[in-house]
Amino acid sequence: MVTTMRASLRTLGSTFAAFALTFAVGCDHGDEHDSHDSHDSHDSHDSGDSGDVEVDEYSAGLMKMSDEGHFMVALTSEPGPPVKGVNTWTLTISDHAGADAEDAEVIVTPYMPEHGHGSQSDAVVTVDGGGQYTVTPVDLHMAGVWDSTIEITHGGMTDEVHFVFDIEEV
Ligand SMILES: [Cu+2]
Repeated sequence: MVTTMRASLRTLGSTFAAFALTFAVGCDHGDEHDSHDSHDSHDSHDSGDSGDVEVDEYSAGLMKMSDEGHFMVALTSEPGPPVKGVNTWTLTISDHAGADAEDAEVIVTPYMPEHGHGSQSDAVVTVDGGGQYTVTPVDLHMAGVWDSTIEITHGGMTDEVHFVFDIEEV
């Protein structure tokens, strides 16, 4: 019973991820005609060697479900997409019923799986209210794939979600 439920929640999570990805791709196409600026020179990123980690396509408010389906997390980065160096992330967290996750304990841990190291700075999480949290510095100090674990404890549940971004060389 529990196993079945978790399996279906995982499927739901994948659907959300697919939706977010589709949405991001859709946005890119929409901007195609008026965004042929300096960013184009960075588009040829070699994400083929990122191992078995699935890289997320960034868009503001990118939404993912936590691994066990307890929380939904929307992430916006400033600057966005996240850059090499210091970023500030805004997270909006809701529980499985869609209610704001107020006063959750949130721990953000960026990690480079290809290199086996974390960030050189501790990410400090501030509670903004309304289920919103500000995280800074998110210090992605090298180019390459960063897998950031966001561990959330709220309402007696602990669950985590991963946001994986391929950070480009400046
Ligand atoms: Cu590294």
